[in-house]
Amino acid sequence: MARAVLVPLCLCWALGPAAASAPPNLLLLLMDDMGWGDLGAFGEPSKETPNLDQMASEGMLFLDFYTANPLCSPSRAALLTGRLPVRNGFYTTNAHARNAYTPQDIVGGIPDSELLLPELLKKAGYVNKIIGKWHLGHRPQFHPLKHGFDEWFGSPNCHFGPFDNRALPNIPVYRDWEMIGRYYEDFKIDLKTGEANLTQIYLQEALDFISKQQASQQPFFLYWAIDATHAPVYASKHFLGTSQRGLYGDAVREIDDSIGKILKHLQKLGISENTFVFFTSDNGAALISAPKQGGSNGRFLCGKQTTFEGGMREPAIAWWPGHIPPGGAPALVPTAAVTPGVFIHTQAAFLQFPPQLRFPGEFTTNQHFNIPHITSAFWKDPAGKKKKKKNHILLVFESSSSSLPSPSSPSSLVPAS
Ligand SMILES: [Ca+2]
Repeated sequence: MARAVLVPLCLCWALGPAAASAPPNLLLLLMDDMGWGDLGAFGEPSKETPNLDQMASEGMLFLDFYTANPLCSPSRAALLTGRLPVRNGFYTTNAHARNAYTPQDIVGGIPDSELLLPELLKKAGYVNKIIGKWHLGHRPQFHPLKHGFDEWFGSPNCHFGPFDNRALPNIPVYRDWEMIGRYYEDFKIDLKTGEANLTQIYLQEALDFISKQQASQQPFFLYWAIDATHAPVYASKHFLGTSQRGLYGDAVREIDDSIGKILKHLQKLGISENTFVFFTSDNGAALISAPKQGGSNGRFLCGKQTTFEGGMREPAIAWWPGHIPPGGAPALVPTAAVTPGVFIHTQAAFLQFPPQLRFPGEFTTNQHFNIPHITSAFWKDPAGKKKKKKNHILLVFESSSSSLPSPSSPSSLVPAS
């Protein structure tokens, strides 16, 4: 099988006459550790995401959207290659998350043999930028500009650490090829208050890039991979203390506000009808960081680091005015199946799950299926009690009598603005 398969699947409805004459810009908004239940459109009760909820009401809400892996690096590798983590080199083992993430003492990264989405788009004339977290290797050969991106502002690793550690330097921040500083030194994150203005910096980078590309009339792919909702969670001063959900909610509110500004910017520049925007998260909310530093997976079991629904099922929204009709909701789709050029970049193996492994009934029953689960990671049982590391396989059916949104009426979840 070809290692990167371009399959025009369920997003092809979006290809309209405009797309045939001019390649659409692609904007991929990838959140870090944001859970299925963190948006008002997905039922979060405090409803502090008016911009994302509006985006959902104007576009398409994906209720059954799955990541390829419940951990940052393999999820991102799958998203950009369209290949399963076991094939693209980012996988977990029960001994340790070998190759599955890239702290400074791990030397692996994305192989040259992998074909990434920006490489495909570059051949089609796109200018590609990554803003934020790369997490596919920090050594020079793994640099994003060696794998299809033309510009980069962000970091090869997560901001969580090390910080002020005598053994390892703080995580670097890059502009293109040049290291321009380090987290906690040049790019401040106050671990006591949670204050950091990084989301504002990432927002401005996005606005500037979009303006530049609009002026040059070149199609673009912008991968906005911000990490404010990954512990240690942060928000800028203006947003601190504004959420009913604490610091994590402050971070979500700032992200929501930023995405609202990005979408308005597209509209102001007159390119919203030629820009396909997709919002999702790399993995479920990190229960290990909850309650202060972790989000919500809604009603789903467990979270990040597990292949239960809480770890794998992601919030997802597609937005493209004039092309995507408001209020649609497709069936099960994996994150590795999103874009390019509104083709779906996917691996057939994932889509060929036998029918019994698919979510039964898609919200039409009161049973919620959890994928067979092999783990050694920390997890919580349904009562919230922490469980220790053990290798085991679980097949869990979780019953509930509470109601979930119907995919046929997702707009009912969106609060009236
Ligand atoms: Ca993550």
